[in-house]
Amino acid sequence: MPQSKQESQRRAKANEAAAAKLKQLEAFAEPSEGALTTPDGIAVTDNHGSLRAGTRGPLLAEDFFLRDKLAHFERERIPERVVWARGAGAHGYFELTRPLGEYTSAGFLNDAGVRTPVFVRFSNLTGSQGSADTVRDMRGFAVKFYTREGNWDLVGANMPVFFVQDAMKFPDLVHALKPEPHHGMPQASSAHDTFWDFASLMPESTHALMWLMSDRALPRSWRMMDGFGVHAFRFVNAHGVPHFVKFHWKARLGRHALLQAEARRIAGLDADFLRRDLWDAIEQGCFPEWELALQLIPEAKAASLGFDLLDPTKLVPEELVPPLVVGKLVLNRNPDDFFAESEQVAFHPGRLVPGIEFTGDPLLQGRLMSYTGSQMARLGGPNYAQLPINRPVCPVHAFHRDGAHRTAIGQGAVSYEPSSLATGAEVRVDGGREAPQPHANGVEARTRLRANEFDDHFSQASFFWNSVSPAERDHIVGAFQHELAQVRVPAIRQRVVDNLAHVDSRLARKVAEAVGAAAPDAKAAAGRAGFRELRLKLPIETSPALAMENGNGHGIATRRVAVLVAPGVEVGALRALQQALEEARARCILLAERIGSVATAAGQQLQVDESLCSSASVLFDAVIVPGGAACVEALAANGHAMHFIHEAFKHGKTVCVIGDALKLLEPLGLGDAQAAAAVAGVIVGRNDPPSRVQLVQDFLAALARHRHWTRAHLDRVAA
Ligand code: HDD
Repeated sequence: MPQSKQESQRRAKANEAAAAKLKQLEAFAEPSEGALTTPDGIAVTDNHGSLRAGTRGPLLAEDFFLRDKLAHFERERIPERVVWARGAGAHGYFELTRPLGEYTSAGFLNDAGVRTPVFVRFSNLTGSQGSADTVRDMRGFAVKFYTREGNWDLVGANMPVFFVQDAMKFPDLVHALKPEPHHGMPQASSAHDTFWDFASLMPESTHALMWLMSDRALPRSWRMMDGFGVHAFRFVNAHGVPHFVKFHWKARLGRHALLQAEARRIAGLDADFLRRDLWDAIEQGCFPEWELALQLIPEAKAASLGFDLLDPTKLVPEELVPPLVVGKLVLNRNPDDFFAESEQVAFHPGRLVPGIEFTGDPLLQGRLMSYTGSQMARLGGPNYAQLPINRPVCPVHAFHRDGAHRTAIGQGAVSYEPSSLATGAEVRVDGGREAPQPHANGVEARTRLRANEFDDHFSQASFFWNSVSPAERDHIVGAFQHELAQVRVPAIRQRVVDNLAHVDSRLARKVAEAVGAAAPDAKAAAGRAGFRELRLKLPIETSPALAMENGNGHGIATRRVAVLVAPGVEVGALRALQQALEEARARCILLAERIGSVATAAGQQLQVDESLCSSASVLFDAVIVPGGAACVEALAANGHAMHFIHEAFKHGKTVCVIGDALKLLEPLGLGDAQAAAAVAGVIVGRNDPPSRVQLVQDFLAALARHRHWTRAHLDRVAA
C-alpha cells in the first residue's frame, strides 16, 4: 500500500508545527545589521586588540572571542571538488513551453508556462579552484531543478560525448588529466604526457578528443555555449510508455569561441574572465537564456540508429532525430554568497523525479554510485541536502536522522516505517506486488521484490522455538512479557501476540495473558499489510544444536566462584575446593561483611577480597558457603549474605553448602540434607577429609553445567 493520504497530511501538519516553532523564535529575532557580534550574537567590543596580561604581556585564555575567531578561520576551507573544481553558478528558472504529457509524467514537464526555479553551475573539468577560466577544457553544465516533485539534477557538459564508456575508467582518466603526481604540473591543462599517454591507449576517447581539440573547448562565454545531458535518459509517461531522451541546452546567443591565442592571454590577464562575464551580464539585466531541446527516441527506433544509444561516446545527429524545443532556461540572479551557493551546491545525476529514469549506459550507472560519497566527503557529512542551496522546495518527509550539521528539526518519535504510532493507522510504503518493470536497456527486469520463498517468515521461528530447551522457552516467554510490558500502546502489544500465534500458540497465549492483550489471533496478523501467507516445510522437526543447553563447552576456566565467609569459618573442605578450582583456572573470590581478614575456626587469618554489601551474586557463576557454627550464625544474620545465596539459587547457579551452612537453605525449604542434595546444582558437603574428593568432583561438574534450570518453583524464591 503506498503512503496514505492521511499520513501525508499528518506529516505536512508536523512540518507546519516545526516551522511554527521556528517562527516563534524568529519573532524574537532582530535585524542582523548593526554592531559586530560573535556567531552566538554576543556584542564584540574590540575587534582589533586581543586580551593580554598588561600592554606587553601574554594573551589571556579567557579571550574566547579571539579563540573562536581563529578556530573558525582555520577551518574555512573545505576540500574542492575532485573534478570540476573551478566554477561558478547563478539562479534562474526553467519555463516549459511545450507540455510533454505524452512522453513523461514529470509534473514540471506537463504544465506549460509553469516556472521551475533552478540553480546552474558552470565549471572546468580539469583545473583546481584557483586556475584560469579560459583554458582548453570541457565545461560542466549542471542544472538543479527545484520541482514540486523533488530536485532533479541534470549534470551535463558543453560537449555531447565523454572520454570513457565505463565508470571504471573515470578515475584513470582524471588521474591522467590532472597535474602529474611527481611534480604537480601542469595545472588545468590536458597538454602533457600522462593525459595523452592514457588517451592514446584508450581509442574510445577519440571522439571526445575531437571535441576537446575543437573550438567548443574555448567558449567565448558560458552564455554562448550549448549544454548536453550526454547520456541517453528515459522518459516514461503516465501509462508507462517509455522513450529514450537526450537533453540539449541551446544558447540563445549562439555558439562562440575564443581563439587559442586569445584564451591563453586572457588566462593571464583575467583568470576570472568567464565567471565575470556571467556575473556582469546578470547584473546588467542581460539574462542569459538557453532553449531546452529534446531528442525523443521510441525504444523500438533505438536499434535502427546504427550505433548503441547507451554508449556515451556517441551522439545522435540532429538530422536523424531532430531536437524538439520544449522550454527555456533563464539565469536572472547572481548568488549572494559564493561559498554557500556555488561551492556548496551538490549535484547528483541519480536525483531524478518520477517520469525521468536512467538507462543502462555504463558510465551513467557508475556515476550513480559516485556522487553521494563525493558530496559527503566534500561537504562534511550526510546532511548536505539540508543546506539552503540543496534543499528542495517541495515538502520533505525523509526518515534520515541525526548526522553532522543536521539543520532540520524533526517531529515526534517515528523515524521509520512501517509504523502505526504517528497516526494510529498502519502505514507502509511499498510497491505492493506488482510485476517487475522492464528496464530501459530492455535486458533485465527491474524489481524490488525478493524471491517467493522469502515470504515465509514464521516456519523457522517455530523451528527455533521447538528446538530450544524448556528453560530457554520459559526465558523467551519471560523476555517477550518483559519487553511488551514496557510498550504503552495496546495495539502494538496485540500485533506482536497475533504474529506470535504463527510461531507457537502457547507462546502467544502466555505472552498475551501477561501483557493484557486479547487472545492471539493468527488470522488478524495474516490480514495485515506486508504479511505473506507462506509456510515452508523443513525435512526435520527440531535441531538440538540450536539449544543453548546442548552447548556447555569444555572446562570451567575463568568462572567466578564466590565464597561467603565470617569469623569461625571451617576451611578444611574449602581448601580442597579452592585448590581444584585454581587448577581448573577458575577464580575463587572470598566475600565477608568487611574487606580485610576473618579468623578461621582454627585461629588462622583468612584474606577477604570483597565486602558483601558492595557485591552481588549476579557477578558470580557459583557460590560456596563453608561451615563453622559461628560463621553460619553470622551469615544467617547478614541480609546481604542471605540474599546473595538465595538469589544465586533462584538464578539457577551452583550453590555449595558445607556442614552446618545447610541451615542457610532452610528458607528455601531445603533444610534437610537429602532434600537439598536432590535439587540440581545444590551440592551438600561435609568438612571431613574422606568426603572431600566427592565434594570437589560434584562441585566442578555442577559448575561446568553453568546453570540448573530444573529447580521447581523458582518464582516463589524471594530474591
Ligand atoms: Fe561527474 C561532478 C559532469 C562522469 C564523478 N560531474 C561533476 C560535475 C559535472 C559533472 C558538471 C560538477 C557539478 C557541479 O558543478 O558541482 N561527470 C560529468 C559528466 C560526465 C561525468 C558530463 C560524463 C558524462 N562523474 C562522471 C563519472 C564519475 C563522476 C563517470 C564517477 C564514476 N562527478 C563525479 C564526482 C563529482 C562530479 C567525483 C566531483 C565533484 C562532485 O562530484 O561534487 O562525484
